[in-house]
Amino acid sequence: MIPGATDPISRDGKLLILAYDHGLEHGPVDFEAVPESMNPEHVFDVATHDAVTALAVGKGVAEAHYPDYEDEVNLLAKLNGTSNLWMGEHDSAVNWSVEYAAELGADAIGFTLYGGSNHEVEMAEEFRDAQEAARDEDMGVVMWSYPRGQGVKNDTKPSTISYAARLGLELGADVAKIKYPGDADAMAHACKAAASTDVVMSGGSKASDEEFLSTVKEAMDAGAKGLAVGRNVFQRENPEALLDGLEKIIFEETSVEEALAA
Ligand code: FBP
Repeated sequence: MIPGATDPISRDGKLLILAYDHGLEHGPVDFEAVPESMNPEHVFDVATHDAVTALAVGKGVAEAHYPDYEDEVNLLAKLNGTSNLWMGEHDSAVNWSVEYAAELGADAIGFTLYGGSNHEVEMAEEFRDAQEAARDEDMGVVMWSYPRGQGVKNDTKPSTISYAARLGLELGADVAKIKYPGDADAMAHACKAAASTDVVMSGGSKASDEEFLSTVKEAMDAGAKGLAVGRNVFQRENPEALLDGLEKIIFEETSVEEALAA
């Protein structure tokens, strides 16, 4: 990690990335729970909450909507992504260049790496190009580090998650976004494995307020620097209430009880 690289997308060194690339990754099915979330403007509005340090979106959503929010929202350009319609070995198409993301005003880039996929080598080479271009543009680099594919039997096994975190450091990401490995000790090990690369926990499918905030608290206490979350925010009727709670836990280091009362 380059010192200061995450400054434009962090607050007091911590991150709460709101992810909204699901329309590509999963399709509109993810917006059925809260139909307003189909409209990117709704999620851009949610991203103006003080707790949100960056909004991760793909090219088309950024082109169409970021100009209206550039004063209020920090843009994380999610450079690669593939639809759920693709049935081949895990891979992710690079959909926009770092230079174009910079032109649109992005503060950082996001890039998925499927370690263990038969396409890992090509993906790592694509990541190299994006990471070096991001350095030229003074943009932070966030790796969605998701081991998947033929080489991976269990993608949330502690040793697999620690390896995912370490890949972030080895390949030059400022932040590695990893799945929660199931317990605090395993998360602490993954954070140690990432060393100077910041670790953020990936949100996952929707859970209750208490369950989700408790997992975030465990991850933070284990050494994570924050969270990258999508469905647990935009699949709520009142996303601001959950963001109030996350703000308490991530930035004010409160207990889960205090966060639930926020
Ligand atoms: P969630 O918090 O909704 O899990 O979003 C995080 C994220 O990484 C998104 O950026 C991405 O679209 C999605 O998860 C990918 O999920 P999956 O694990 O199904 O590939």
